[in-house]
Amino acid sequence: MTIVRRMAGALPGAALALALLAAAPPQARAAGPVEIRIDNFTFNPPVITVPKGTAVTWLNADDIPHKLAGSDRPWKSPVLDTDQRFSMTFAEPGTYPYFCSLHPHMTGTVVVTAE
Ligand SMILES: [Cu+2]
Repeated sequence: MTIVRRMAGALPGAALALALLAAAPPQARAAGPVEIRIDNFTFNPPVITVPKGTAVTWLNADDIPHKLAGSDRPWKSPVLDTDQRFSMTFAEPGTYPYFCSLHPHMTGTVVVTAE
């Protein structure tokens, strides 16, 4: 649990942060290249934690197109048709929420850690 280890240094809010973390959606952490599957209008996994420098790939496994866009930072993918992939490397640590600009109710988050 890298997230927990990282948050242990944030003293006063650590307990609250851990409580919030416990209530958060399940996360997946991967050491190598990772793939987020778009299926049935959902991103799976919806929240993923990766070390900086990791290439994250989205695969559109739906029968309709999707198009990714950052919620608070200016990045976007081309329109992804069925079975098409889009990859992006996250060089800086941070939290990167994103959504599908064709179906804005579809949301996901990439959490990039410093190591
Ligand atoms: Cu979509």
